[in-house]
Amino acid sequence: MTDCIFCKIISGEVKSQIIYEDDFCVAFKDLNPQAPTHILIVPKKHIENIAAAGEDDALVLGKLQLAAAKIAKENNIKDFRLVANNGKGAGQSVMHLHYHLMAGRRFLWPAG
Ligand code: DGP
Repeated sequence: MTDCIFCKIISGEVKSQIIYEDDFCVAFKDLNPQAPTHILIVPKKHIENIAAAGEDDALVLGKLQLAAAKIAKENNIKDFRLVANNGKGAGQSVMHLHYHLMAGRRFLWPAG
């Protein structure tokens, strides 16, 4: 998608600190970190959010979570929070599906 910031990061048009990439997704450091480790894991395919995903996206959705586990393991992170905001009312500001992988501090529950 031409005006999507995450699509531009995936294509390399916009620079970011990419820390992981495979056939399905790219992971990079969040510009506005909310924890000592704050990584965004995004599918290469432009999907607006989880609600917009279809049956044919099942593989990529699974791959995103497996990438999170892999990134955590590679960085010796045992405890982490994996969050996907779905919709503006839930805090989604970039309309390209992404998981926030956050670690390095205590997290409250219920989430704020
Ligand atoms: P959300 O609010 O759940 O849609 O999260 C979007 C996140 O994306 C937010 O934590 C800030 C981050 N972000 C927005 N623009 C950029 C960017 O250009 N580069 C990077 N690295 N992160 C960005």
